Amino acid sequence: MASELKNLSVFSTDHLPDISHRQFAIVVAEWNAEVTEALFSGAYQTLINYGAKVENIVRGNVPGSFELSLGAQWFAQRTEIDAVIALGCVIQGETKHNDYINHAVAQGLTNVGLQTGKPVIFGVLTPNNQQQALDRAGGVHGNKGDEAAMTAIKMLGLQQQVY
Ligand code: DLZ
Repeated sequence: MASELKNLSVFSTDHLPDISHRQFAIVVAEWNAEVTEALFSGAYQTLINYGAKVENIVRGNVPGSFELSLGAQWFAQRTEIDAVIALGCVIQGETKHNDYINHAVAQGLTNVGLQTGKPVIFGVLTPNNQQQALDRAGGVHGNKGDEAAMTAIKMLGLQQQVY
């Protein structure tokens, strides 16, 4: 078995690609702006740290997370855009409103990725309260914006190997 595995072709995300000529769109929901601005900073800085050029990153704001899917689609349909990172924060409320938004945006972003064949990253926090959100937007649990950007980079690396 071990010798068979040696010959297995593995497309992995270990090798990060050169992203200096890759173009990214970051779509940011305006609801819970304190949180989504922190997610944006994390995502933007991570792209820059890994080699993206400032002029190759565009930002689009949408009113709320529900609008992320359509915003992501508009950017993903632009031929020059290689990957889209969608950032939002849907805080649990007294009604099930958040559930509807979360499911819709998760499904919507999935559809955009499948329809366009481009990485479309789900960077939406779904916390129970504001503190949990802040903990994940540059707080004690890191910054999910950074992770979303890393996921975009890794998917571009994988895409490069597959095609
Ligand atoms: C309406 C609403 C509510 C209650 N909560 C949030 C939220 O926590 N986070 C968020 O990003 N958006 C919220 N929205 C707005 C919806 O996403 C959407 O903008 C509106 O329902 C209009 O389509």
